Amino acid sequence: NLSLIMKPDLLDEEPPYCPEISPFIGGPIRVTFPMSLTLEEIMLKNPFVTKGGRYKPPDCESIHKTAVIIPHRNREQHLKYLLYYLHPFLQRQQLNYGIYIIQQAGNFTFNRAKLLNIGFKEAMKDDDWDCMFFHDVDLIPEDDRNLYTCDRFPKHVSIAMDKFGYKLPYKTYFGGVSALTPEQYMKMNGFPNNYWGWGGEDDDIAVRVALSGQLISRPSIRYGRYKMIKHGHDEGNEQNPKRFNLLAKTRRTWKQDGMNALDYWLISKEYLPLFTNITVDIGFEK
Ligand code: BGN
Repeated sequence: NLSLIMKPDLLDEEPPYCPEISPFIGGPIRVTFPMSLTLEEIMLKNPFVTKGGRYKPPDCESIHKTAVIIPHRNREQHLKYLLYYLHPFLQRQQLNYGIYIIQQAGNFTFNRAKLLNIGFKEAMKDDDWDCMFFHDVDLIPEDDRNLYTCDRFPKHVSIAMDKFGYKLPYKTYFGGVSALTPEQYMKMNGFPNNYWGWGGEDDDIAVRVALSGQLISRPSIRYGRYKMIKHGHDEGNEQNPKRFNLLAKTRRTWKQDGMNALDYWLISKEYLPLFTNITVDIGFEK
């Protein structure tokens, strides 16, 4: 019976969807920091990563499209370690993904949340991502089962960091790594643009989640584990003395300040081998 052998309708079909749970996911990851790691080495270990730090599984269609947004300035060593672990980690999860580094140009005070807003905006110009991971550069995931996909509500992901004894430092903590769908993100008008320096912007984001009528999702405490790369004081990211006042006003300001009030100057957007490198002038505190 010829029709059984030929199956002509199957010959030029799209690749099948990847399975619900990737067969390549393992368990805990042993995280160490090898000396003298180079970007070249990381490239050689990730031959399927394409320009801009993009990847899709070679033989199935991923059901997830995740952009990882990483604010950065003067932390090249941390960035190398993160890329070294993150690329293989995301590939084992069979994700269609892209990595974006958002570089704050100049030496004015650092503004993490504004850089995250910019990352969101620039990444969405490239593709219709269905999940955004907002990721600190110094946090390395320690378990493969920590899925870089979005949940029903904004997800706080780095809930078990080594520096906090692998538990939440306080109940509403939302710092480090979080994941939102574009819809969840727009619902809360993105993140605040007016937190210059260290602290408070993550608490503001948690407040915005609640004010926009959403709850917080979390992974299992067994999987949301992170190793923080030790570092000294960050020049240009001093503790923000205004953070307490700002936080007290979030209820009145979140609809005015956020995605709808974002202004910046795009200096460059380069599609490098391991990541999309976005450099921006974000101004300074007025
Ligand atoms: C909190 C900071 C967070 C920081 C965590 C963990 C503030 C606002 C005070 C009202 N919040 O205290 O930004 O992520 O510690 O280090 O400073």
